[in-house]
Amino acid sequence: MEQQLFDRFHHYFPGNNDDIRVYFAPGRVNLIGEHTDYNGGYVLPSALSIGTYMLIRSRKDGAFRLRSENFKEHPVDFSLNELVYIKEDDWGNYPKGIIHELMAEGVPLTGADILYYGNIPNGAGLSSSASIGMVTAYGLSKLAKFPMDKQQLAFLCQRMENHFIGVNTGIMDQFAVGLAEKNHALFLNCDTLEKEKVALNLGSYKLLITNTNKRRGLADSKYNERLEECREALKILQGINSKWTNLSQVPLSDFEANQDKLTPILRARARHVITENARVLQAVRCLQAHDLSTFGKLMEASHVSLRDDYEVTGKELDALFEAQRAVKGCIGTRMTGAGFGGCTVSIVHEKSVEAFKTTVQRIYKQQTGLEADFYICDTGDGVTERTEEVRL
Ligand code: GAF
Repeated sequence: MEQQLFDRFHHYFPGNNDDIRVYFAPGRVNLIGEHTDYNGGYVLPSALSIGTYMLIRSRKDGAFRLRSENFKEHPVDFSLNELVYIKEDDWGNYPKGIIHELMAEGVPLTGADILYYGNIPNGAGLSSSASIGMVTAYGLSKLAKFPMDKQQLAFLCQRMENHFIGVNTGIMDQFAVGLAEKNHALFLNCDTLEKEKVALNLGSYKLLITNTNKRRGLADSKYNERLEECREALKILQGINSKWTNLSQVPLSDFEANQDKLTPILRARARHVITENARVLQAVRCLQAHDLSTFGKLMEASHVSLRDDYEVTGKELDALFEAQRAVKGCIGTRMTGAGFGGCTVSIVHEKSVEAFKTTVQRIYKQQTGLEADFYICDTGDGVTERTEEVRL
């Protein structure tokens, strides 16, 4: 893979081989803990083995020339004094936003030729945007020999999404893409940033991702609206206890005793966040105790809460969910990521994987007219440099 990309890099940018560096950032799948990160709650994502490659050679003239094997017809060129969002630059706004944020941090950038290739399906809720963001931030900061750790880079990428792209995402995706480890899930408290890696011992079960093939488009979705609703609910609940600085700190008993102070919509949103947080804690204990069956039930309760209380699933994800939970050998399934389309993640016995795909495909097509795609989910490590592996 990387070797072919070297040839493609030379096609776009002829020149010296020794100056090219290669970086890779994964996508992520969230096992449970959805729409909790921006409410100061718990999340449990894993990094995937698929992700975004970046090949880069630095320049001295302040110019950036970006190419992507995924958007061959859409090169993006700009210079250091043109770091503004331009709608027509489309995918190029993500790296451009990162360059903007790095400059604001004082990273001495002088321009670069960059080639990207991603094998994460775009807009599928598997964090293709955090992946291109983290690979760019990591690679450019390394190239400039500017000391920033992966946690600082994760926050820098979040600022890019929030300020440059205009989507008020939380911190889960950037942490997973930057810091998760192969064969583990990253258990993260998004308030205190305490983290723990939890081993994924699935025995004869596989993690399976199913893509609705309904594109999600975070910026167009109701993501920012949900964030506002959570803020409003918190403001009202702070009238009971002003020490609560986020929804995740509200104990379920206090919520239940005071829920009539909230409108039905705000009540439902807050209930999702508070119960989802409790589910993550329980899910971590299940993984540690090798209790996959209860873990699977928690996944399904999470989907139901996202469907009924948070209202971020939609027809396609719900069709997959119902079809999948009915298949023998599937012990847990739910939507993953922001919702409004994108993917589900399921735990399926290895002997049932083929039957799962056939049955789910048939029912899904009947109900939505769309074809689903299935991926066996291999976990991977957070962002890394791969230059040496390629040169060997
Ligand atoms: C998207 C966001 F980027 C994350 O921060 C998170 O809120 C997620 O949706 C929902 O859990 O992936």
